Amino acid sequence: MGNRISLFVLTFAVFVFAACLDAGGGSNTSGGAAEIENPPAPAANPPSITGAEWREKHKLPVEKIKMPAGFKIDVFAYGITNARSLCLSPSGTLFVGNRRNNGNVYALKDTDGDFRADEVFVIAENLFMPNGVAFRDGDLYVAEVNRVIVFRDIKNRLANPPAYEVVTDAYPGDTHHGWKFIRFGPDGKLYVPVGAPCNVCERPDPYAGITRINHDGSGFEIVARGVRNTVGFDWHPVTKELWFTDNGRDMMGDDVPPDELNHAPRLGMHFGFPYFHGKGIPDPEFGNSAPAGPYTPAAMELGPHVASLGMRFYTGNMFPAEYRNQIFIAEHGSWNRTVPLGARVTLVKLGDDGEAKSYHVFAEGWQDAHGQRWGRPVDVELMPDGSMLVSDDHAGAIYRISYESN
Ligand SMILES: [Ca+2]
Ligand SMILES: [Ca+2]
Repeated sequence: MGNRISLFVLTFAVFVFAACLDAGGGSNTSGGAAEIENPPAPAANPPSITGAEWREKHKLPVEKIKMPAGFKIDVFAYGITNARSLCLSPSGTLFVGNRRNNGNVYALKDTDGDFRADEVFVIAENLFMPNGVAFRDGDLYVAEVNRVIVFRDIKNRLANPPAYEVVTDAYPGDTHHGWKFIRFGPDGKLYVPVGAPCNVCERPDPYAGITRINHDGSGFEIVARGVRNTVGFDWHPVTKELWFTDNGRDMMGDDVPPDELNHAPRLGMHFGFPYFHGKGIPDPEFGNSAPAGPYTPAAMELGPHVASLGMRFYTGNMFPAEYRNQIFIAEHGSWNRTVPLGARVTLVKLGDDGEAKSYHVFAEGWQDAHGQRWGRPVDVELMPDGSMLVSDDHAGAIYRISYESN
């Protein structure tokens, strides 16, 4: 008991210290809400940073989240500063990327199976916006802005992580849209996007595209072009074809252009940026000078400025059958809009023909009607039991959404 209390006191001290360091850095969003303090840095690993006292003190208002009947949301982890991309290893370790400069990469474990993380490890510090995490054969791959690095045998070395090896440092170093989401595809290759280093501009390869490399850094290829900034993608569980979100440009007004869900069944397709947006809205600056196409329109136009980030096909067995093989999207929420839109999880449903047919709000309530936010979803990831994790870089939390039929 004494040990538990001293851990709580220590963790609170870390929180106060981190809150000073983070002043102004944690909630620089339009409508940044003050309901939730900046999350603390995690305690030194391993010991637990959760515990009943901690949860009570830092209770997040998840009861505000509205979802269809039968769905429930709980806090899986809290105090994970700037929690961004998620990657769950086969043995159940959740790796979490971080977009902030000097950010950490975390590993979380739920050792007692109560769906709350009880161990937090800091795998690395002082990396260059290490937003992307991917797991392969016991190794953790991390995407910084200009390179991909790997922590070998991380599976067995969470408490004593090895020095990283550089897989490739051949990517551009621009920080504007430079943070990366990465994943291994069904072909075993590592998919690495390169955002446009601007709001809207024309740049040569590999900017504004998606690339892929072999796990050893060789075999660089362009997968897609005309992609402004994708921060989330997945492969259809049946067709194995690539689908990805893309963030629309700013400064064209509150309601234009839409964010996009795109479908890339082949290599080398061009998705329009910077010439066309959505399903064919010409760009006021670049639309008239577009080279000969073809350009692939968005498979689904999402809300304007919603900042669609992570996406996953739902392949679990927990949610009702209507969700199977449909697409969940984490919408981070806008800054370039009079009343911010987003800060929610949406659902795109595909028809029997494989085309995107509908777009619905699935979970909302991180933001009120005035655009005040206490949280911002970033990525989604499925757990083996079919529940879904959602990361939140604003509240520094990871939620778990589950379903129970009555
Ligand atoms: Ca636990
Ligand atoms: Ca497009």
